[in-house]
Amino acid sequence: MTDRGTTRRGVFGALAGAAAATALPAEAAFAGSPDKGQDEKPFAATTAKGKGKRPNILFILADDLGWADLSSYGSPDIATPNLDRLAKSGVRFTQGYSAGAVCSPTRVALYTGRYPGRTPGGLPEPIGAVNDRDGIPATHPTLASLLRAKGYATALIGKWHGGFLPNFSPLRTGWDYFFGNYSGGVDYYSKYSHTGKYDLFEGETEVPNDGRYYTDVIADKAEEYVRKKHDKPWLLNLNFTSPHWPWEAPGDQKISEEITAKIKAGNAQAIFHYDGGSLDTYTKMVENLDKRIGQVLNALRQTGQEENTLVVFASDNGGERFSYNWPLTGNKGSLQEGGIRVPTILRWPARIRPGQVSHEPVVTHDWTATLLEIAGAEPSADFPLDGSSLAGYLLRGSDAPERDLFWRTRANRALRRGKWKYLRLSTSDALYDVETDPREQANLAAKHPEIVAELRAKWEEINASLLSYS
Ligand SMILES: [Ca+2]
Repeated sequence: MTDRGTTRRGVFGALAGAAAATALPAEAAFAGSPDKGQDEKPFAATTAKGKGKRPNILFILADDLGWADLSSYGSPDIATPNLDRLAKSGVRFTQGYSAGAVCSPTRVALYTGRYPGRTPGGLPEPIGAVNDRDGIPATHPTLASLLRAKGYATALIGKWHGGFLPNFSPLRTGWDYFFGNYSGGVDYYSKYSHTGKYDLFEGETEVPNDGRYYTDVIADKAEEYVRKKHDKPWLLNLNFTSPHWPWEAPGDQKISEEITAKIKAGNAQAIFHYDGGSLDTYTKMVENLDKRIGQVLNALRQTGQEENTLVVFASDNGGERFSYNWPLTGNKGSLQEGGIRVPTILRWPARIRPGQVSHEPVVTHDWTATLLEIAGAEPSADFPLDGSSLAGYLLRGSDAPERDLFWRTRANRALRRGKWKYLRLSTSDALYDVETDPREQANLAAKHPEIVAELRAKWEEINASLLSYS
């Protein structure tokens, strides 16, 4: 691994440069996503734009949205014009990753800026039990608490999944305002969750169900928040549950009634919906998500806040059973690329030019570090971040930070360094060049045992610093 400095940008970076030189779309050089005729330029910071007021921050998280579920990431069937437009007006990342392979570990990483395994609440896959261990403790500094200390208003609308009442809640973790669900998934109409209970709250108080489709309810709340009068910069974390199960598109009240009746009769597992769903339903769910995100983005524009609002869009893990993940293998729950590589879009018109693409690897907790730096907030010395700030890369023309990306689940281990990915799915070690082989089919472990040994040792070193699964 002596060539790390030259390989980390890798084939895509080099090809993207070549494409730019010959005036071809940079996208044509990216083997991991089809050429959709997007006229994207390789990312370059706009250093001349200078420093202005601190931005508002809108962090939108989709739930279980797969790598290629957006048109701009290669979906042949799903039309996502609003998110595609967002990407065109900012930066589309082709190697964006979630910190975890399922919901709550990624959310713990986003809020703490650290590997999920540093916190007891980051260990369950995912959080499902009501107890005093599985959640983000009030004593842990978070993205929200650190920004709030620096003068930001903070709101979380949608799915929390960072621990249940009475032990945990967003209001104890830095959020001024919360409206949404505490659990990992709710029925889109009845708002009953996999815990068997009703799960729609404002702050820590249960609120009545208005009977509307949940994605629409969340989007309306977010629009309301964007449109209200703000006397300070704000952080809005907008966590949709779409397109997570149950497989209900707008208008599927009858399916909701069937599932909810089973939950109320004691079969909470009915919400996993193993006997339902279809590609058509899934398409409608994602297209509605896109439309509702468009509604919130429109509110930003109409209120004159678009220019200086930094928007990040990502997913909390890779695609589920109806997702389109080509060319990746694996899906939610796995540390194969399909379980952790997710659409990732950044837009900040005041500081970042439109129409760009970045092939730099970036993971959930990097955004925590990045947003803290941009907002002028310092992480706590007692809770050092594992994420690396991209602010220098995005705003000042620096190289992206040099570091290894680390993942751990109970069943899998993975570490990415430059083009190399060390992966253990069960007992045997594999090595892939994920720049030329994002599908992870050519196992190069026997060809490069010394690289495997080096990456395995690094993985074990980081693992030893984390809490162990018990
Ligand atoms: Ca999820």
